Amino acid sequence: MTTFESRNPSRFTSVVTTVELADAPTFVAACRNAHDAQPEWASIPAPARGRVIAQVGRLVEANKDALSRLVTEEIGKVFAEALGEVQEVVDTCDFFLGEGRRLYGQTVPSEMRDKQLFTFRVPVGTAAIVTAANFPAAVPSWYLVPALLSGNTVVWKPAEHAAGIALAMAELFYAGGVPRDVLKVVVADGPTTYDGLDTALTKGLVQKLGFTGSTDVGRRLGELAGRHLQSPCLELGGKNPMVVMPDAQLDLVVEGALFSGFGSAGQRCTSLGTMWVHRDIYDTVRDRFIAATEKAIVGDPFADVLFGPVIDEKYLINHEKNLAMITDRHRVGGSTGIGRITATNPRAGFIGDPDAGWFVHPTIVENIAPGDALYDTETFGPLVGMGSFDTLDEAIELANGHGYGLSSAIYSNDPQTIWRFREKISAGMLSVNNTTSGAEAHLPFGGNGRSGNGSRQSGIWVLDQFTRWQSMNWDYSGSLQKAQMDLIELPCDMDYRL
Ligand code: UN1
Repeated sequence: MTTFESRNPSRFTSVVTTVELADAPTFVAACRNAHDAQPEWASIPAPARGRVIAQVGRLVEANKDALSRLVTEEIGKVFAEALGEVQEVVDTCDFFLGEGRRLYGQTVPSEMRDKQLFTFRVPVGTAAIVTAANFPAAVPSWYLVPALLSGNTVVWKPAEHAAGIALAMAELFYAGGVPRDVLKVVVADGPTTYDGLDTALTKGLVQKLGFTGSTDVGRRLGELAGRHLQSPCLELGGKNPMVVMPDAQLDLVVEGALFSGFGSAGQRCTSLGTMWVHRDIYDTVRDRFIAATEKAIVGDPFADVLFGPVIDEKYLINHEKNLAMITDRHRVGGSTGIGRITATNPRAGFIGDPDAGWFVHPTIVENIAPGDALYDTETFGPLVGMGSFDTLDEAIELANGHGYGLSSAIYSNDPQTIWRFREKISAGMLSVNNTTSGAEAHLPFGGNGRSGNGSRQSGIWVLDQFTRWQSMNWDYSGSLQKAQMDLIELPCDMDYRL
């Protein structure tokens, strides 16, 4: 057994959670428990499961402050954003508590007399859910809540760095009435999880795989699921573009770019990747964005700062690799330095002790163009690219050209421009005069291309991930009526003309 310690990224001498990492057999055993518990859970009427979700929502709300504090301590998200994240769990429960009284199927007319057709939503079985550290409460709830509501059992493998948050979340689900075998939490490392999943899928213990994380890992898990004839729910990376047209309201643009580029230290899958600005206003936008970034306060996530530390040293190392992609053609701005903030590489206005945590300078890289590594690499840190364009078509090509397609934004007030952008942008989500991040909890969330396999989470749409349609026909005519063969045709006169 390996012990894992998640440390406070603002003060990495302080251990937040200590867990024993599970081995693959333990993962498989959890899948078996959840699998065995599923028929009983599915037999509870959906409205009663909806009551459980309601209770979980109220408990999360009552514990909002404590859970948000844990989010800030364990992964370094600014406290105001952590409160927002936990609110998103509450919102998700609020949406799905009523779904327990719907989970609608349809009655469908038959082409024959004395026969009726129906559809039913049927739970898929046991779902294995693998989530990332950056949204340790909200994103798991997008899976857990609808999966449980619709009669599935769940094995949840959270990111090791967010283990404490996951264990706390699970306790809230149990206190709300979810039986312990219906939701199992297994903290394990990536390779162990893959091995455990492989076995559990082979043994028929898992019917659905949900994964939020990198495109590379998503591809491997997608292959694994595909080998077992399953379509996973994959929510992967993004390189989210923001297109700024000449008629844009520039204050809004700068505020939006700061929030979506550097909020959560750029570690959202919806973070702003590259800002594409019309050439006529490029210099103005660039100057204002750089000035605002230079002024922004970084540091202690419990203070009033734009962003705190990155989640862990591993994210800092990744950020440094991304910085190495900057070439002579690029121009860099936004801070008093680049890379890790330390006493010797200080950031003006920093709050706290930079040497105690994994704090990083915000970096704006200008002159991004196709062909640059930074054009099509998801950076997942406080790094924002900038580039310019002359026509909307060119902007759309730049916005789509890297093959990611998660979130996107356009700033303009011209209806023709906005509708053309909506039609041509390949992303699954677009914002008009709003940033690439900050999706609401009841609209479909998900991406295309390198950002996912087209699956969608949230709202009614995620039900298609956690239920399968069963269709039924009921013939009460007492005779064998043959579809497509016993036709009912009314007389008509096809030669009739006015
Ligand atoms: C993610 O980073 O995986 O839209 C999800 C947003 C958040 C969710 C991000 N509500 O930015």
